[in-house]
Amino acid sequence: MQINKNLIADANQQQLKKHQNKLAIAAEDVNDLETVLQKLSTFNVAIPSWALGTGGTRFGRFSGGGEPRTLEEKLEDVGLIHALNRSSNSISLHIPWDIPDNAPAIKSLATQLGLHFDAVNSNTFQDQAGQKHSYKFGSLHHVDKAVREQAVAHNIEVIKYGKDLGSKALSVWLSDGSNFPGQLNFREAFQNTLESLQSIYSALPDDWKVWVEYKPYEPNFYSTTIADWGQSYLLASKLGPKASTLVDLGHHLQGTNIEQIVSILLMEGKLAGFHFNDSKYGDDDLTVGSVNPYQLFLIFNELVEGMDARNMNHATDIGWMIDASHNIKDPIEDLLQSVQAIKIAYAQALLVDKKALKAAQQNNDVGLAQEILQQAYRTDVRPLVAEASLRTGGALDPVGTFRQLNVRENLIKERGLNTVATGL
Ligand code: AOS
Ligand code: ZN
Ligand code: ZN
Ligand code: ZN
Repeated sequence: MQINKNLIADANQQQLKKHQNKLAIAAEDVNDLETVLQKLSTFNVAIPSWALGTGGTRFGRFSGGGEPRTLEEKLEDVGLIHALNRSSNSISLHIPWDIPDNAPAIKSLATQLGLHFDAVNSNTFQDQAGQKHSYKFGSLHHVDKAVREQAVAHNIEVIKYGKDLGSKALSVWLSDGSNFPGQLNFREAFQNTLESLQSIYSALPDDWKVWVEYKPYEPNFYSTTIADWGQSYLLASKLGPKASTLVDLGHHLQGTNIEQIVSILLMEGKLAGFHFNDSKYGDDDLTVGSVNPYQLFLIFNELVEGMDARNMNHATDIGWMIDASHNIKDPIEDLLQSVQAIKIAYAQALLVDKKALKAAQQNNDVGLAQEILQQAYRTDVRPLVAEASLRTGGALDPVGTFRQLNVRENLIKERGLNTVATGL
């Protein structure tokens, strides 16, 4: 299914008067309204193919209806999200959950929906049918060279799929680690990982990047071979300029100052991008902004400051992506909420009075520095986000319009109630 543009325009029309009033009030707090709106209009966040179905936990999985059954249907769903918010113009595929057997056809469907392909993700954390060696004890870090070679070959194959679709980055997340003290020689595991990544790196096309994700624990509970940003950064530095560190918000121990990590990685030109999500305890993969929106704002504050300092393009110089997979919500609604939360945090960060903040920092005026940040954070920027969406042909209220247009009901009619999307 595709959403008729007129239906979105009709829904907007019903809310227009109220929106304009709210925008006029919000605009009073914004110095350069047009610049902010322009930045918001060009900002896009990639949708992961695995978030379009209801996720499960090891205790069970409760599929929703009308989930995408094929890669084509996943593209369709991202097309629906993009039609509503005009900020989700790409999809990130996970191989082998989504094998684009017929790349030209998949590519042309994407183009038709206004989409392109973001980073491709390899998977060496599960064994696939017919696979010669098992990843039970890891992949790129494995003690056995044959296993490492198999995992390297898989990553190179993923690059090949990505090339056919026009992707420009390979995203590597390893579950490699150990469950018990003594299981692993940390140094050898790290060196094996580096060597394996070097082989993958040398297969990267010139205009490609490799993003190295880190995670402190799970599924291994004693050690993870790429456990934190320092280890990822070390690998990325040794690999070379095409390698950088991917920050998944859920992959930090409680209390970690993620905004500081982001700032330092940006300074070093080693921040690949994000997997956005939110969490209360660990890698919960909850909807972005649902638990700790202030942290998200502080991260965006560092991003805007750091990217401006390096003359980077906010929209294109960082890989913006969601990595969430919730088990009880409607996945499309969840993703719409996530993108809204990201745009809200970004808009708030754009409102921070940078000059005043700099001066407060220079004067060690701690109280004023906090006032400046919170003035931006506590501004209701939703009318700005809505206006940017309106101007690009999206819905003023993407989630509300998704419901008003009965999108899920239509998908259930089309695909059935008992559908299970491939993925987690
Ligand atoms: C896993 O915890 C990571 O966040 C990865 O990014 C992973 O590839 C993704 O969640 C899909 O499994
Ligand atoms: Zn992730
Ligand atoms: Zn994760
Ligand atoms: Zn996560």
